[in-house]
This record gives sequence, C-alpha cells and structure tokens, in this order.
Amino acid sequence: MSFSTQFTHAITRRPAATITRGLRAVDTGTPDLAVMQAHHADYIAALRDTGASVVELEALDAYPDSVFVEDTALCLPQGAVVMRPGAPSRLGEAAEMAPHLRAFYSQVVAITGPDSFIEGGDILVTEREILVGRSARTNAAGIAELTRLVAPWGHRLREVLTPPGVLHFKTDCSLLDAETVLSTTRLSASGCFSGYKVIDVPEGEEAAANTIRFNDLVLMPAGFPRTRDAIVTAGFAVREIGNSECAKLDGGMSCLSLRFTPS
Ligand code: CIR
Repeated sequence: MSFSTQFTHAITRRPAATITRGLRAVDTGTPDLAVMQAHHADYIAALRDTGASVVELEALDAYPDSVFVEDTALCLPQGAVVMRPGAPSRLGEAAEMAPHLRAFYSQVVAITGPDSFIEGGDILVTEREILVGRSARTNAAGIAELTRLVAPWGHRLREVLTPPGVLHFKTDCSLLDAETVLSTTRLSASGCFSGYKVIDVPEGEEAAANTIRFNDLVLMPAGFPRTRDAIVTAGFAVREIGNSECAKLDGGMSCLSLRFTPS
C-alpha cells in the first residue's frame, strides 16, 4: 500500500473568524468566512467519501491562518514531526497541533530551532523520498533538523528549491501517484522531478498545481478546466472543490489537511 497517496486519517481545523486577517503575498480582497466554511465542508466531505476518518478541530481565533494545518506537521507512517513555521504569526500553531498528533502516534518529535524554520507546505512526500523546498518559510537549518529526525524511520530527504516568489514548494506541485507529479513548468524546469513522470499544468492555470491525491480521489481547486482534463485523461478520478477564499490567502487543497496512516 502506498503511504504517499493512501490514508486512513486526516486532521483539519475549522476556519477562524479572524481568517480575514490571514497572511497573503498580494491583497486580492478579504476572504468571506461563510463561503470559506462552505468550501471547507465540501473538502471534508470529499475526504470522508474515500472512506477516511477525518478529525475536525475547533477554530483557533488567535491564529488567523490556522485553517492551513498542513504547515504545522509532517505525518509519516512511523511518527509525526511538529514543524516550526517561518511565519512569526504562525509559530504557535504547531504547538496547538502536537496533542492531536499524540492521540494517533506513539512517536511525535519536533523541530526545536532556535534557528530552524520549516513549514509542511514545503514538503512533498513520495514513495521513494521526501523532497523539501527551501523557501522564505523553510531554511537550511530546518531541513537539516528534519533530515536527522526522520533518518531513524528510514526516510531520505532531498533538498530542492521553491521558485522565487512562490509561497511553498507544494504551491507549485502535487503527487498524483507513486511515479507521477503534477507541476507548474516554472518548477519542473528546474529538473527537480527527474525520474518522475511529470504532468505540466497548462499555462495560465498555475494555481491548479496544488492538488491532493487522497485515496481514490484527486481533489483540485474548481475553475481550472484544462488542468482537470489533463488529470482525468491521465486516468485519475477528480473532485473539484471551491477554493476562491483560501486562494486569497495563498492556500489550496494540500494546506487544509494533515493526511496519514499511523502504523
Ligand atoms: C500563509 O501565508 O502561511 C497562509 N496564508 C497560507 C498557507 C498555505 N499553506 C500551504 O500552502 N501549505
């Protein structure tokens, strides 16, 4: 069974009313909480439709970006690693997640810093390796610390580069199956997916690169018909989810959950 695409569990967190103050690279408007809640409910329903058990944590108003739980941890079959977000306003979110991980895992370790920063959005787990993109949120010390923490569990890390101006490595790519990656051409052109089959996101639809393969479904943001057709043509079952409000905060499908199968 593929631990990078097949999952028994997911953890999500309800959007906070403070989401209107969430971080964004460019201001394209204030996210509408009610619309985001409706999209979030559709997202959770899709995860559950695949047979997974989904935890819905309460909203955390103290952390406007806390709906984006992916950045707080890395979940592997052997254990979980609590991250150390590089955005100062998000640092406390990781500690909030730790007890929920302990409910599922006997091994929960943490990036402790003080100079290490790393966010889950920069980490792509494939069947053969863990790719980590250095970015404005993830630094060399964070990658080195993660490398040491997961080595005893048999995982190998490869450092790659998140394209300049792109929030996270996975903003621009996703794993569709053990051998196949969906990627923007600006990222795949770097050669970081050599050895994988790459499906390039059509020009102009770069915002569709962040999808998740979750059991039998690929969840992708609604409104990108050429990317949807490319994924369907490659043989995957697609579910489109509204992402207009999360997109205003540079968030997408992967950011909204931690996906795992504790062994
Ligand atoms: C942030 O800037 O941290 C949030 N507004 C968006 C986080 C998106 N997370 C992700 O891509 N994993």
